[in-house]
Amino acid sequence: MLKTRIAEALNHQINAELYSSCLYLSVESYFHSVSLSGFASWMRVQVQEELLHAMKLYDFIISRSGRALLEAVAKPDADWESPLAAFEQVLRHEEGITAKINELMDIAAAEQDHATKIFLQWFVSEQVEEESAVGEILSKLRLIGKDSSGLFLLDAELGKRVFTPPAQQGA
Ligand code: OFO
Repeated sequence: MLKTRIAEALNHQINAELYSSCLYLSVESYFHSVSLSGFASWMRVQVQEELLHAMKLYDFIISRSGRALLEAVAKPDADWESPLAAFEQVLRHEEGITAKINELMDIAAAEQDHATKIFLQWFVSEQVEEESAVGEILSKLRLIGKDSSGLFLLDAELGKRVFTPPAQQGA
């Protein structure tokens, strides 16, 4: 059985992950509006991953005989002045999510909830990957600057990303 403090913190994290998926769906829509279909496709995969993160938390709460309680999801931004500005926000957002996961881990440690600590370990590793992937795209966008041919090459590269369903991830 989950302690109340842990259950509340995990439920807040479900909301944070659902907001991530909502924000990234909005970023995807922005990329469609500026004809960057590869960037949009990359974001769609990210949306699917964020929904997976939310469902992992949801399923964990249920498996510990807790109650998954949903909260309202905040409205995301809708427009950015450039792909660079959009990815800068994505990185800031991921850094914020990393901080939340770390706080969750601290709460699980303080409550001596070892099962939750082990569960959260997956999220700790996932955040390292997410920040790294977004940071790499951001670096490329900074190198590209205003060179539209570079932007189109990156668009083609990002369009190759595919979502790997959980069974194939071993998640
Ligand atoms: Fe982007 O890792 Fe979940 O929120």
